[in-house]
Amino acid sequence: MVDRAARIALANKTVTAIILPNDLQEMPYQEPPRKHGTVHSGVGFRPARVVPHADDLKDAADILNHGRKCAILVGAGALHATNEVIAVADRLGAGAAKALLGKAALPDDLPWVTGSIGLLGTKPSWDLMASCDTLLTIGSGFPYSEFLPEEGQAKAVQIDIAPSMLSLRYPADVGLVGDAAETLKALLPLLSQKGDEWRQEIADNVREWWKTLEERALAKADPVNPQRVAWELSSRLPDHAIVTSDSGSCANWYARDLKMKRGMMASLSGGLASMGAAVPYAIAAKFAHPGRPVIGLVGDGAMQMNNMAELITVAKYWRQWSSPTLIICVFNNEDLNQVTWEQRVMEGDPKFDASQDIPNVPYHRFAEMIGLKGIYVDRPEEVGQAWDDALLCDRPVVLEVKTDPEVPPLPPHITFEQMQHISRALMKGDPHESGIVTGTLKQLFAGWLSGGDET
Ligand SMILES: Cc1cc2nc3c(=O)[nH]c(=O)nc-3n(C[C@H](O)[C@H](O)[C@H](O)COP(=O)(O)OP(=O)(O)OC[C@H]3O[C@@H](n4cnc5c(N)ncnc54)[C@H](O)[C@@H]3O)c2cc1C
Ligand SMILES: Cc1ncc(C[n+]2csc(CCOP(=O)(O)OP(=O)(O)O)c2C)c(N)n1
Ligand SMILES: [Mg+2]
Repeated sequence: MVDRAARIALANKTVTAIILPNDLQEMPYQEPPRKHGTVHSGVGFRPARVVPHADDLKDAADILNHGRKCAILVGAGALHATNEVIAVADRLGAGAAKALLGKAALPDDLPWVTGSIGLLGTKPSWDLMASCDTLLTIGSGFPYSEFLPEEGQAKAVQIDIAPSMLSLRYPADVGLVGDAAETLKALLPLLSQKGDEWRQEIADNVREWWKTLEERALAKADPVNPQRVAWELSSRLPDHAIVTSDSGSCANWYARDLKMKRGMMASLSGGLASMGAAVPYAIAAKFAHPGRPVIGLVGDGAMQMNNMAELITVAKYWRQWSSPTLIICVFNNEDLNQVTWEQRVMEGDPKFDASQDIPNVPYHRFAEMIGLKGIYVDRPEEVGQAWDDALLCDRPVVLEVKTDPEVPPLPPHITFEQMQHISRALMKGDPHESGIVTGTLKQLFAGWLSGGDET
């Protein structure tokens, strides 16, 4: 049973549960007899090399060679295939967007990488998908189809190790069952070199977008703009850092503002989007890679839910890790902010304090109480220095930042309906209206109000 569980876990990259009856654990071991129905085990696991058939690769190459504006969507299935994705993208003159669990699949310093996609995504990713004529999806189950090209707009090739994932989110003209790295290697010689006109357009968009993000991050807020917390971290991220995020509004800043470098790792609770993952994930990262710096981004609601208790686990084990660098950054906004904004934007409901407000807890002092370092910041100009101090600290750190809940964690483009909902929420008398109206909402809507992005 143990052998099968380990084999299934390795082969399917999945959690496997083994349930052992109590009395079985106390029985003496016996070799299984040589008879019908007995369970045996053996040593070793050699994964298969999974590559599509030559004819299918050729059909895929025909589509990719025929397109003029190729968009790539990479996901977690391509995390081990960075070099292969870059080689194919260069050959096709393509731009590439990243599904959130594939954030570390491509570094963000490549000019044709448009960053995240979706509600937490970037405008260049939106533009890439809206104007491409060919879509190559590599190892992604990205669920928000409305951010992909319209059906019929793009010819599509999809590579996935799981046949069940093919054509799930967008109809693929050719679906290839295969490992991302192996399949791209086999595909590359069949692809013809494209010019870089389309790529220039993408790169211009990307360059503009990073400027926009900087402006948004440095915009005034009361007291600290949460986007600035991620922005200041981004330029300071050590090589090989591992970043985790919780499921609150910090997931937006994690998705958009953090620039991945080659060799970094990053994750959050993807499919379930459950709160409470950031500190447990960070601890897991430290056990798997004790020498690497690990940084977790967490909302105060998620801290109160379970992540504070998980700090006790950190206090118990951190001395065993060869590098002590583990930073848990808490966005203290006294609000379940992501949902407050979802209710404003999706439902047109003003903030309902009774369900959304949460107590102000001194997270940094809790850290000190259990032997970790606590740093508290409530002035924007101190955020950068606080990251520097935390990164140099000789023990795990809780970096608590007092952030403004009125900075909207909203999509890079806004629909007419969403705009109407927000107006309705404000008209119904949002208790925090003045903060919102004078805040960065104006900045976010600037493009829309001037006739920009309506989708
Ligand atoms: C608050 C919150 C908001 C979110 N908003 C967004 C958002 O705006 N945008 C976004 O992108 N995500 C968002 N997510 C996450 C989202 O729900 C999905 O989990 C995520 O998009 C999936 O990313 P993925 O496609 O990389 O990973 P997965 O869905 O896990 O897909 C990986 C794919 O790779 C395949 N694969 C595995 N190994 C290989 C291999 N060796 N070769 C080839 N294929 C392989 C798998 O079969 C699978 O199909 C959000 C999550 C949270 C918590
Ligand atoms: C277990 C769980 N409960 C509820 C939700 C819905 N939810 C998503 S984000 C969020 C608010 C998170 O608040 P906080 O951690 O303070 O982060 P903020 O959005 O304020 O930055 C809630 C309630 C969820 N994703 N998971
Ligand atoms: Mg909060």
